[in-house]
Amino acid sequence: MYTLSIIIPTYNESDNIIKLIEKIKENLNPNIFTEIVVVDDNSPDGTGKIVQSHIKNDAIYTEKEIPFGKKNVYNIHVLIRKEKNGLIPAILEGVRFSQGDYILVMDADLSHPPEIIPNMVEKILTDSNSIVIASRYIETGAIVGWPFRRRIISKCAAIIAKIGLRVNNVTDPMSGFFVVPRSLLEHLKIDTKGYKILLEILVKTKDMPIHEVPYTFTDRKSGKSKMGFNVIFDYIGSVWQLYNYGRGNKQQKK
Ligand SMILES: Nc1nc2c(ncn2[C@@H]2O[C@H](COP(=O)(O)OP(=O)(O)OP(=O)(O)O)[C@@H](O)[C@H]2O)c(=O)[nH]1
Ligand SMILES: [Mg+2]
Repeated sequence: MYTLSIIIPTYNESDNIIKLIEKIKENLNPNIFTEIVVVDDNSPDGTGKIVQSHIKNDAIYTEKEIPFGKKNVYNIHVLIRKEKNGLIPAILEGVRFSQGDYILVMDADLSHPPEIIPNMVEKILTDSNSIVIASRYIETGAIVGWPFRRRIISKCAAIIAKIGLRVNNVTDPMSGFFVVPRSLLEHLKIDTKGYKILLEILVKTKDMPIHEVPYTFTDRKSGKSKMGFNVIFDYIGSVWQLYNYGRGNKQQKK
């Protein structure tokens, strides 16, 4: 049986995280063993501790402390880091800790619906060496609740990625909701400071087949947005870094 690791970075998501975990459990794909890895940056609102006590009380977990991937269909872990130290490093720490054949990354704020995870998993199981992206911008995908300003920032960031970084074959390169094979991440050096790990993966793996699954993004109802000027500056910095990476590769090929 294949195994899937769902990596969920959290910072002050105490109102959302348990609801999300419960929803993921309702939507487990029977064809794959699922492990959830929550990576919390010692949130002042106690998100990490809430997950710790959830794990203690979670019958599925305590009942079946069986070696990973054997008879259980689900498992959950929480890593509590010392302090807030960035989204991409948190995701990478979760990846290093996890054991799944496939890595799914999603936000904790209920913007990403777990209902489509089985669909994403089916796609990657049928094309195991590909990238599956949940997209707001294809077919029936949509965004609900974002003010005009957020839509414009998101669209501009996507256009910069498409034109500047030549990520043309994807409608939603800024998605934070995607699945990749573990081997892909093991062979990549992720080194931008930015917020969007998928963009870096796409720039550095131009030849991978990509599948997109539509979804409706709903703006967070609880907790505070981390989107601010520093996120925008970090984005610009990482685009510049990735642009130079692309140029360096081109010159090497000449
Ligand atoms: N561990 C960790 N998680 C983070 C950090 N920054 C953000 N997150 C989490 O990463 C996910 C995405 O962050 P969001 O704040 O939702 O970012 P966003 O979706 O661009 O913006 P909003 O939905 O408007 O808040 C959420 O689950 C956050 O809790 C961080 O520095 N460390
Ligand atoms: Mg969010």
